Amino acid sequence: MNIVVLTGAGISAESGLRTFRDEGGLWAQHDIRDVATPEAFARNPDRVHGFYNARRAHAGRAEPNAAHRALAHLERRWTGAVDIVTQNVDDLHERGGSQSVLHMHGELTGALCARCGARWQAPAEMHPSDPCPACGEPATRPDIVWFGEMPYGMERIAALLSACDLFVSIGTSGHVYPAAGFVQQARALGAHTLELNLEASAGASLFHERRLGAATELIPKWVDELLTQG
Ligand code: BV8
Repeated sequence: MNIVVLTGAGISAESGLRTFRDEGGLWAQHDIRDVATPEAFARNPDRVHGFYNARRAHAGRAEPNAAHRALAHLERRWTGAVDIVTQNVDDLHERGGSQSVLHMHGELTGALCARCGARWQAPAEMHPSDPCPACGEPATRPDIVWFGEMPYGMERIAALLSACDLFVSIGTSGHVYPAAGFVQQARALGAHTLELNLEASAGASLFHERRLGAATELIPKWVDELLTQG
């Protein structure tokens, strides 16, 4: 049985990383239009780099939690495939031991040249004046998918959804597309669908099954159950 796990900011909340739409979340402090769109970057690259420099620093200091580790344990012990598609830009899944992780909204550890498309490991702090290591232009940006931009790995995600028997959504509010539409795709393709979340998401009614609770309690319990059921 193949499992696809979609994760959102909620799985990293107990590692101390802020979510977006919860109380005191990132979008309570920053307007999306000022920090998470290509227009925002064109208008004020300094502010956008500042926003991602701060998040890169927080993510670098955060530790994976029991939920990240439980998913890595499942991947090692499960007979079928376990593929994580994450909306998160932190690297806590990888540091928690997961191998198959697809960052559909990019990664804080990645840098991209807006002019020539070169990619490299992001330094701790990025600034608009940094020259691209490939073309030399001062056009470096975080390798992050902003609103209005094409998410990464859409073909691979479509293949994963059509091959999966179980689609599990963890820690996402189900507001952002195309990620929020994956449950419908998976369901239409015959998968069983399960939502594990602190509270019911916007798409909760689309899932066959829902469990509510904090990720660090819910996920290890669910993984143990799955592995003992076999
Ligand atoms: C696209 C950047 C075309 C990275 C992000 C008009 C113009 C253009 C586009 C659109 C438009 N109208 C609609 C769209 C589409 C748009 C969209 O969906 N907008 C929404 C707001 C209506 N989407 C896009 O623009 C996407 N691109 O559409 O291109 C296209 C389409 C299809 C195919 C090809 C091309 C690009 C979307 C990516 C944007 N980038 N961020 C960054 O800065 O991090 S989105 C941002 O929101 C993050 O990436 C985040 O991943 C994402 C979703 O948020 P969540 O992860 O769900 O976090 P949230 O705070 O919302 O929820 C947390 C959840 O956790 C809650 O449910 C909470 O209960 C739970 N929780 C909290 N604590 C815990 C917990 N659960 C368990 N345990 C806990 N302890």
